[in-house]
Amino acid sequence: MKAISLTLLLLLLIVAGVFYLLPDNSGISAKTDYSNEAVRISVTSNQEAAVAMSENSFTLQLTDAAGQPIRQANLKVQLLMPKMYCGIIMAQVSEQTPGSYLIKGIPVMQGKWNAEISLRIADQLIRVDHPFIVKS
Ligand SMILES: [Cu+2]
Repeated sequence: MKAISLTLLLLLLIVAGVFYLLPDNSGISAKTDYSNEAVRISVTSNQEAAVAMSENSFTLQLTDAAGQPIRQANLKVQLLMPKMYCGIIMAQVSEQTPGSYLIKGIPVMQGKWNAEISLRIADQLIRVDHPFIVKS
């Protein structure tokens, strides 16, 4: 009897472990929006799922509260995996058209990533996280 309950307990642990390890895609959408009284930021993944060890890109639209594009913004973007220590990857940011910025970077492994956007404007530092999934 004791052996059976021990086996059951082990089975339960294994099942729970499998569910724990399944990728959690909650909170992942192709687009992240942020706004405050001064700016509106919208970030879009340019691919449905990013691919590890290859260049992936995002488009960031930046306007003021009136909807006018903000040019030559002081934007920094880094790619990283929350709760992991596999590195912080600096992304390249370039303005394509007024207020529209292309972000390019190379995530190094599969899983759940964040594009961490820092915008310095006037005396504010605005931080926005755009979550995305990387496939192998
Ligand atoms: Cu990692």
